[in-house]
Parts: sequence; C-alpha cells; structure tokens
Amino acid sequence: MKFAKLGATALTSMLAGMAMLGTVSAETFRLSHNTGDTTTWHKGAEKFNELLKEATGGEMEVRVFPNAQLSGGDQMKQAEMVSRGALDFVATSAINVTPLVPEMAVFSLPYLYSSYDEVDATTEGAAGDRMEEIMLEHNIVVLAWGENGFREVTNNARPIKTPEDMKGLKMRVAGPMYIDVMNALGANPQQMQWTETFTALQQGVVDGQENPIGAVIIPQRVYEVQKYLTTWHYSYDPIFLGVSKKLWDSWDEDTRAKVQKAATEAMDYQKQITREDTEKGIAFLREKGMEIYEPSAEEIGAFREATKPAFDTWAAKVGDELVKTFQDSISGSN
Ligand code: X2X
Repeated sequence: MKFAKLGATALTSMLAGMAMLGTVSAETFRLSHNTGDTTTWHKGAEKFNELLKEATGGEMEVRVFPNAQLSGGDQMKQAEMVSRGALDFVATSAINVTPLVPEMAVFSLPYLYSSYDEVDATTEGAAGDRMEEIMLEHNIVVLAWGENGFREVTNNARPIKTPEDMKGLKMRVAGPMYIDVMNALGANPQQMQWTETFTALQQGVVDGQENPIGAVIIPQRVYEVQKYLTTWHYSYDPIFLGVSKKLWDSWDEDTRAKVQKAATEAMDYQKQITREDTEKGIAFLREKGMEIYEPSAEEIGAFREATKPAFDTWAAKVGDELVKTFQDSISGSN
C-alpha cells in the first residue's frame, strides 16, 4: 500500500479502521535459530509465526532470524540470551543448550534411542516433562519439541563401516559431548559453529561432520562438499521452541494459550516434514553422488560399544536419575 498516494483524510480514516480491527497494535517478537533459511528448523519457525498471527488476528507476530545472527553467530549463546530475556524466542537443538543446561545432553547420549517411537515416548512423556522443568529453572519455557533428528556421519576420506574407520579423521562437531564421543572413536574432533562448517569442509580444514539428513544435510547442501555418509544413527538431537520466562510471565492466560497452541502445531509440522525429508533423503543423496553406507544391526552394535565410554561420562554428568527417567520412558514404548 502506498501511503504517499493517499490523502491525509483517507489515511486517517484508514488507520482508525485498522485500529478497530486491532491490527495497529501488532507486536513483533524476535525468534533466533542457528541453521540456514532452507532448513526444516526455519520452516517450523515460519509456521509458528503464521499460526500465531492467525490466532491473534495479527496482534502478535514473529520475525525469524536464521544463522544465529542475533547472538553474533554463536549458536550456543542463544539459549543463554533467552534465559535472561535478551531474546524472545529460540528454536535450537538440545546440544546447543548444554553449556547452560548440561542435562540437555541426555537426549543425545550415544545410542540412547533406536527408533522414533522411543524418541516420541520421551518427548511426549515424563522424560520430556522433567526436561521442561529443568529448562524452566533456567528461565526458558519449552513450548514444544521438534526434531533435528538422528545424526549421521559424513566425510571425504573413506566409507565408515567400523569404529576403526573413524581413526584419525578430523571431525567438525557442534558441542562438548560430541568431542568426547569422537575421542572415544579415535577421531580428531574440532568444535566449530555450524555456519562456518560448509566452508571448512569445502576447504578441507576438516574431513567430516555429523548432522541429520532431513533437517540439515539436504537443505544445507552438505552433499556438495562430502562424499561418504554412514547411517549409524549414533545420536538423536531434538529441537525445541522456547520463549523467555520473562516474556511468558508478562502474558495473560488467553495469550499464553494462543502462543502454546501455535507452538505445538508448528513443531508437529516441523517434525513431520523432517521425518518425511529424512525418509526420502537417502535416495536423493545417492542421486547427488554421495556414497551411502547403511550398517547392519551388528555393525551398529560395534559403534555402540566403541562410544560407551562417552555415554558413561555424560550419563554421570547429566545424572543417573535423569538417564533412568529417559530409559524408563523408552522401555515403556517397546
Ligand atoms: O551445529 C549443528 O551441527 C546443528 C545445526 O545440528 C546444531 O545446531 C546442533
């Protein structure tokens, strides 16, 4: 609409009309996430904006900032900013929160999960509730769980079929727990921002990385700079949509209900498209020239065995009781 072309009177009456419809008082919140604008993370965040706008008749909207722009490119800093109310919303994955809330590493313990049913039993059950309580102690309200996914390993040196194949590989990792896992496998891990990883792979600064297929590897075109992928499913990484407690506390019941509903639906959608894209993903990656290795149950067992020291170290860090809460939800689902 071109205001310049409207007469003053027309403009005044139009603004009055908008005020009656409640559109003038629109409040825009900021949502940060740490992947690119092609990912399912971004689509889930945009869906949240869409649903929230709809539910509030345009009174509330969310501007989505990808690539951890709002935290100066530091993907681990987003949670801390939401925690102190410097950021409104965040969509990020568990591993990024571990510097602030070490317990969040529980989700990604190597080989904790072996299916989506097990994952859903935790995020939708007592385990998820417990994590939400812990996050709330850090002033982050977890509105809903979405999915980054099972993290698969890629590299440019050789096909990974056994733990021995990992030896000596320079691996980019996202967070502290994965450093220990890579060390257990004899690889050389290096912690690096996700936004810097594509170039590092391209230039051979590192040989490989690990990320989920549907949420990240495909939309961020990792296949353009990586030759080999092994579906070892070694670590699950959820994402969540969170809001600062400060902001949440400022809303009345009705507003909270609308925010909650939009968040739940947006993350359900995000999880669904992530699973669909992951399922179709292997064929797509083969078409793009990647060599995919799908290990057998027995071969997976060897990776589980080799990463056990890192599981034990981090189970102790997050606390045995929390691990047991997760394991109980998991065994209840089988
Ligand atoms: O940095 C990564 O690897 C990513 C995008 O998966 C996370 O945020 C953990």
